[in-house]
Order: sequence, then C-alpha cells, then structure tokens
Amino acid sequence: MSIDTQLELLRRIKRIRHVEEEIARRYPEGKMRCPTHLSIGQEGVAAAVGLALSKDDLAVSGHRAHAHYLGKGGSLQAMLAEIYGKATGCCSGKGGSMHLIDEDVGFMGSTAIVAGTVPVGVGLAYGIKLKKHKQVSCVFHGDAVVEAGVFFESVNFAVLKNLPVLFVCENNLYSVYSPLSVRQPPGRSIADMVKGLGISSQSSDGNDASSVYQITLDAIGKIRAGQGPQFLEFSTYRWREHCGPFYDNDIGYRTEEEFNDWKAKDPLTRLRSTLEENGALNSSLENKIDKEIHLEVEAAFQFAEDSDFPEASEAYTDLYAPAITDGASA
Ligand SMILES: Cc1ncc(C[n+]2csc(CCOP(=O)(O)OP(=O)(O)O)c2C)c(N)n1
Repeated sequence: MSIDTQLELLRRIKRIRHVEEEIARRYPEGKMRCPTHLSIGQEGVAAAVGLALSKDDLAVSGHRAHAHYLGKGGSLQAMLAEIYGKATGCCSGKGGSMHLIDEDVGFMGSTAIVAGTVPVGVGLAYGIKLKKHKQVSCVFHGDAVVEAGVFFESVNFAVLKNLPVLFVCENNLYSVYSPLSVRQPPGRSIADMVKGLGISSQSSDGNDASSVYQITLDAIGKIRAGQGPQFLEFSTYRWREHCGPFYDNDIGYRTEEEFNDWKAKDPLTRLRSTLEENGALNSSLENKIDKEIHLEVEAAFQFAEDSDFPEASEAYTDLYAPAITDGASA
C-alpha cells in the first residue's frame, strides 16, 4: 500500500472524526432535532472501505450512517444540513441523521430499522447483475444485524444468485446496551456462522485501517471477477453512547477497563504512528491536513445553520404513497 494511499486514509479518518466530534460538541445547542449515532472510535472501517470502493459502486447503511456516507463521497454540507433539518439537506431536511441518501455518489440510503437496508443492498446488487454492470453493492451493518431473519434470507439469496454484494459488518460488540454474550452462544464467531450460508467470509481487526483497506480491495476484486458475494467482519468499538453525543460508561453496561483497552487501539492514532515512524508524516504536514479539515467543517456547519427549513407545503412531496387527506386515502 503506497504512502500516498495511507496518507489519504489518515485524512479521511481525521475528517470523519472531526465532523463527528463537532456534531457532539454542538448537539446540546438543540438545533439538531434528530437522534444521532456517532461512529467515533470506529471510523477506520468506513474510511478504508469508502476508499476501496469506486464512485460508481453503491452503498447502503443503517442508523450509524454518517461515516459511511462521508466515506462514500457524500457531501458534508448536505449531510450537516440534513441533520439540522434544512431544505438543503441530502433528503431535503425530511430524513435527519439516520436517513441519508445521495444517489450522485451511489449512497442509496440508510434507515433506522435494524437490517432494513440489507435486502435493499442485495436488491441493488441483483439490478447490477441483470444490467451486467461491473459495480459492487456494499451493505454496511452492525453485529446486531446478523440476528435479524431478513439478514439470512438476503445472504442466502445473494449466494444463490451469485450477486456482486459486499457485506461489511462492523462488530462493535454491542446492540445498544446488550453485549454479544447475551445474544450469541459463547465462542461463536459471526464470520464463521455466516460462512455456513455458503458465502466467502472472513473476520479481522477493524481498527487497523490499512489492513481493512487491503482486505476490502481484495474482496471487491473477487466480486468484480464474478466470484460472488463476500462477507467481511471487522472488530471495532464505539466510544460514545449508542445514541447521542455523550459518554455513557457510568451506566454500567460496559467497563471502563474495556473502554480504555479499545481507546488504546484507536484507528487514528495507530495509522498516524505508522506514518510518523515511516517518516511520511511530520507535524507541519499534519497541521496542514488538520487546518484544511477544520476550515471545511466550519464552513459546512455555517452552511447548515444559514440554510432555510423546508416549506410546510413540501411535507407531502417525495412520498411513495399518495398523501392521506381528510382521514380518507387519496
Ligand atoms: C427492527 C428494529 N429492532 C430494534 C431496533 C432498536 N435498535 C436501534 S439500534 C439497535 C442495535 C443496533 O446494533 P448494531 O446493528 O450492532 O449497530 P451499532 O448500533 O452497534 O452500530 C437496536 C436494537 C430498531 N431500530 N429496529
């Protein structure tokens, strides 16, 4: 992996981290009137997978979608405006943090329903195959998603039809406050369990962003070569509370010791140290990267703040179903 690629990876991780830390800092102002699920601590996967995917490739995600959207090349301004509920948002301010769509960059949607977008991602892959395109459909999801029935149906269908779909599981050990130990039998590996459906599957360290990039690139190569769907499980950890800007270790569902162990494996610090050791990163280059990110993020928040809310008349546009009026369906 070239130094330039590693530097680009570092820049992307830093950018996602800075955006989310700024969301966390400003959230208590009460202007972002939607729930937010931050990926701080687990950005290595989104940054590396986003870099490995091409612009033409498609992606879907779930409630923790900011990092995936930015990794796929989504507009920072449109994402922040969406979180602020503004008309300039990527869903015209009607979706909020958990509902991000930007077809221009192949980000085909995220929803709050756990596993809800898994069949959508597989359906997109079916479309790609029928049209004989060379794209890949990437499904970003958490470890809890593999406990939903629709996940098994979707993987089975993807295997049956040999679809160009990449499942990227960010295993951060928790489903809200429930650890894997209360959800899965002891010693079970998610990657091994999923392999039982006949899909090529592997697990690895999600906080080693360079290796995530390499593994993902290999998996995408296999998909493009017609070798069918691939499942990648990356172990990682969220630092903040499940939903919201704060830390929540005090409520007792996880220990401070576990949290600190994972903090010591910060994907950002690790990549930065490697680059410093190789002489590829010094403080002036890092300051330059940080400054560029800072300016971009400041401008994007300003854009979101300055944008208008959607008109009330827009409430019934962009609907799949006809609006219900006067208690009767139209
Ligand atoms: C169908 C459904 N069931 C339950 C919930 C409530 N819920 C929201 S997030 C979540 C856990 C998600 O865990 P995971 O998929 O591992 O992602 P993470 O939050 O760890 O990133 C649950 C159970 C929901 N949104 N949808």
